[in-house]
Amino acid sequence: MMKFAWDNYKNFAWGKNELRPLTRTGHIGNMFGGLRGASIVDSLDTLYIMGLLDEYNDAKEWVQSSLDLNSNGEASLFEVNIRYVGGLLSAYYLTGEEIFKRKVLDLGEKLLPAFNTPTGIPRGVINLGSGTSWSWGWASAGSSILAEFGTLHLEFVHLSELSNNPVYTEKVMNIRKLLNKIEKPHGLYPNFLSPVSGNWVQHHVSIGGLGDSFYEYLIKSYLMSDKTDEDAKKMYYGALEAIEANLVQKSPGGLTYMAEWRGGILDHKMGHLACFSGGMVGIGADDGAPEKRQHYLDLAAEITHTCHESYSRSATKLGPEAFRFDGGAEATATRLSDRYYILRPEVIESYMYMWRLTHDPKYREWGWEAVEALEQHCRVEAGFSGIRDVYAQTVSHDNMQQSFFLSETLKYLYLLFSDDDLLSLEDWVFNTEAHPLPVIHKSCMEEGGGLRLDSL
Ligand code: DMJ
Repeated sequence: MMKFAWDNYKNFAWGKNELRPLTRTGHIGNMFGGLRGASIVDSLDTLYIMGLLDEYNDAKEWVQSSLDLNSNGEASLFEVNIRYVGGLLSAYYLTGEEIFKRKVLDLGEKLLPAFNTPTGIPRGVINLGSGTSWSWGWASAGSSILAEFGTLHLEFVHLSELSNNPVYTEKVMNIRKLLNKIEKPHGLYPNFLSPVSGNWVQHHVSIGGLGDSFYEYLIKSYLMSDKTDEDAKKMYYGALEAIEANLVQKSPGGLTYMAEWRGGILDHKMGHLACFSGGMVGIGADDGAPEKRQHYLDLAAEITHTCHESYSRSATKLGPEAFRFDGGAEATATRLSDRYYILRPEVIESYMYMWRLTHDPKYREWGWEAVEALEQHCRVEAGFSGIRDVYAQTVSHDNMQQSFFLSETLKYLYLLFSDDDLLSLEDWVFNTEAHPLPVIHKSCMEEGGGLRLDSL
């Protein structure tokens, strides 16, 4: 599947950000400013771990000769960080090739001006050429988004490790401190915050879009620090307690889900994006209160089960963008606009973590169902495509092979069917785009605090 997706990208969209598999053209989009080759940078580590070395070499050569960082245009700080910074970092850590280190350090520097705000909370959009930054037009009252400014920590800590420049860690620690200090409604973290005043702008809380990877990065910061980052740990378990008290629900049919919260009122909906949380709760089960270990493993399994139900209740056996638990619905999309599937990874991601944690064969069975569904409904002649309605027997394709399909969906599937020691969870954490970053083991630290690479 990876070779097919890659070969078609290479044939029809080489150097563009993504492949449009029906029209056999390239897509540039508006998330990465002037940066190009998102599918290449997102695929480096997947190709490498799968042993597709000719393809990896082509990708590396493109990075060397054509990845131009001197570009203007409106880029999402979050997307550039998780895909480009994350992709280059993991390619460097896996292969030791200096070119990736050089590129990622250049790119990291270009992101720093986004933090020049009164609070140090970065704005969402940055011009990589001029360094000017601003907020998304659609975000209320010039606010920054929790899932965006809260999903920089892992990459920025590694930028400091590689550059020996503490500035990156200082920037993300400042975000952490502000979030730790600020008053939180019922202990919850709302999705929108003003980078000027440092106050919440709206009391909307979600484990799906706009909130999701902030929570993921708290527990992963703790794990990546070899369990030394106690603040991250405290904030993660505090947030999880608030989520359990306010958002976790059981449907009449017995399905556990994480609802959304709008200023105290529950919206009984779960997004596909929120399905990463099965895996997240699972990987954090060992480090909370010992008496809660089994409880967290059960919660992780229940959420993953619910997300699997959202797949198995559709005609295509792929899950919708959002599913509901009201008006008689149980893990199904009720609105036409929620019925699409764009090759997202989160459900398969949770299968992979739950397999590693429990070795219950059902997770591999569920992963295989997803492989068959992807093959049947998303494979087209020149690549893989998202679909518009998972409930329709005859699918309509959206003509887009997202770069996260290569970096995440296919990587997590590959890992689900590999031995546990391929990117062991003891030694690696995956950024939110599935790019593996090494745990900074206490025993690997040099005197000055840098990571000793030969210890990986
Ligand atoms: C990816 O870019 C990342 O997983 C991000 O955290 C959420 N959205 C997509 C995949 O769905």
